[in-house]
Amino acid sequence: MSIDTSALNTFLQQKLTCSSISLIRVDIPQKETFKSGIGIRKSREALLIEWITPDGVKGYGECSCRPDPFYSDEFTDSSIQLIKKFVAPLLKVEQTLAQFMEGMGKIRGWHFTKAAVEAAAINVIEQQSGLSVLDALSGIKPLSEVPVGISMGIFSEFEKMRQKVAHSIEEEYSRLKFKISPETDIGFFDQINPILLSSGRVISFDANGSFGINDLDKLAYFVNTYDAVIEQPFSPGRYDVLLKAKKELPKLRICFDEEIKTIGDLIKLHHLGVLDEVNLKPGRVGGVLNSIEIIDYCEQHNIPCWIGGMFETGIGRTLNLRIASYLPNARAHDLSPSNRYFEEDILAPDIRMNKGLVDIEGLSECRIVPASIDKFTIERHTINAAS
Ligand code: OSB
Ligand code: MG
Repeated sequence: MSIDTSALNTFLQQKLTCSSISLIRVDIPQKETFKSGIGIRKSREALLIEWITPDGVKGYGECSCRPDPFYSDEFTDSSIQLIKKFVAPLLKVEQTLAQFMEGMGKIRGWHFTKAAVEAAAINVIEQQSGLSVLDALSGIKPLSEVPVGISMGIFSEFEKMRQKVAHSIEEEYSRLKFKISPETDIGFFDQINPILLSSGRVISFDANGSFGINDLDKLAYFVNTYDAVIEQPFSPGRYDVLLKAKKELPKLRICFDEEIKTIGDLIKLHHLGVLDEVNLKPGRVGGVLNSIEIIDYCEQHNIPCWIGGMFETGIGRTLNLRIASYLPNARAHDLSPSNRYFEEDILAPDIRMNKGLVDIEGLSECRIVPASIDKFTIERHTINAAS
């Protein structure tokens, strides 16, 4: 057991004050269009939560669900509605974090939304108390540098793929992850194969649930050609397909993403004998506190676990990187430096990578740039706390 319950309780009992929260919807142009089994994305829409205390401390959180319901059932418009209607009444001028979390716990689901509000509240408390919520994992010695990988979209031209792969190897990313779907041109992979196999990098594939029971032959190509884990090959909940695929493709190793929203989902898949790895997205499981439980479960059961991304802005990525530092055995996380995603992030200096590693201590120098947030803001709502 790596959870330090006394440190966790101390954190939960901290005083949480609030004057107002602002919901800031931003739309930040991406450097490049990204195509996956889910859809095509040209810009990163995100909902930022700015929590302001009566003494003027500002805490930030990021809701990283998509603007459409194609990755999870939450989408940005719906998150705003949820907060206005059901989180707003929970905001008090003064309460403990535990009291606030108890109120949020009554809202079922809505993990990305609740995680964003939780992150803002935690950020306020960390600034006021000097404590870190991750002290709850004091049984684990955190890394000072975290290995990161790159997640590459589906390519429609081989030359673009060749250049991107060469560039990613040159930039020394620790892992190269490729989005795939049953429509993926396997010829591209046949051609790139010698480069990938000699790159010395971890190779993985992410299907975002796009393969079905009739696509196992296609999946077999990726399983048998590369010693690679396949992320979320099938649509969540298809236990029948999972069991059949595991039987027919003995070398298939599965990493779950979309399918794990709660520790219960993780336990079910683990007990079913179909789970090999976990891509933990803190937003997807409802926030840092739930992530701590999942990290602890994975550690106790020797399940490889690493942190995934949703193309977060610097606000969400900083928190994810800090959590990643508590997974010392992970080979790489989907948390690339700022310049992988955006011409301009909303933090300065940018989150940087050196030889495939991001320096965690350096993150404390990254400050939010209000002018950048303003520049990308498309909608803003302010909700006052009840006294
Ligand atoms: O499935 O991991 C995924 C981005 C948006 C939605 C789903 C996924 C992703 C990524 C991006 O793969 C990884 C990153 O943020 O670098
Ligand atoms: Mg994924």
